[in-house]
Amino acid sequence: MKALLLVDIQNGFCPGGNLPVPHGDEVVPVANRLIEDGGYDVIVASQDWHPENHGSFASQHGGKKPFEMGELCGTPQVMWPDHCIQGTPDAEFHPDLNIDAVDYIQQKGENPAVDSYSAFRDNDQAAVTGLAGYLRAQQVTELDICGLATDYCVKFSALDAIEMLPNVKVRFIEDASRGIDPQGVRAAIEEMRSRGIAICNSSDILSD
Ligand code: VGL
Ligand code: ZN
Repeated sequence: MKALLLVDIQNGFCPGGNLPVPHGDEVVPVANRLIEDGGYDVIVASQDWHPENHGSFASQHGGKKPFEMGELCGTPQVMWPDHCIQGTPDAEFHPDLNIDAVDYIQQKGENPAVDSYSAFRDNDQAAVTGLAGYLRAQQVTELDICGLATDYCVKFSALDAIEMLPNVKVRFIEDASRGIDPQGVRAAIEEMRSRGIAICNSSDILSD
């Protein structure tokens, strides 16, 4: 079974959102084409879903400013602006994303004490989400991953997929993803490639 994972295609990560990824909204039409014509059996989406006191927010660390480094869970952590707070428009999926076609939504980042870039588990790897179990139950053998942001949630999701689903072929779809920092994106792609994740574009998939 072939699955597509759409990472965090939410208002908060698009222009106008609280943690905008440059050109983040440009992934939406590409994602919709993949949903429609990519030949997937299973479509899943992750949703960053923070309580308002989440520990990744600079606002929770008196004196820290967004994008400075701080600490969470005993490890260095980027201090983010408040974003994707549960129940707010910032946390909703982009309105043009074909969310009706999504079979399973994995919310993440609900524990205020730890961040969860990956859709599969928290950054400290102590708690897993239900996503790996869902994909195993669907007997997924190929998983394509795209969305926002390449250098954070997409990368960590792809690296966890390779580790937690050892018999699954994992691909990153570059043109259906955007990142926060250009240098971070280049490093993320190299890291994914070096860990056995194939790098492709939507044209490779849509032309099959
Ligand atoms: C993300 C930073 C904080 C992401 C989520 O979706 O890449 N980045 N929370
Ligand atoms: Zn977040």
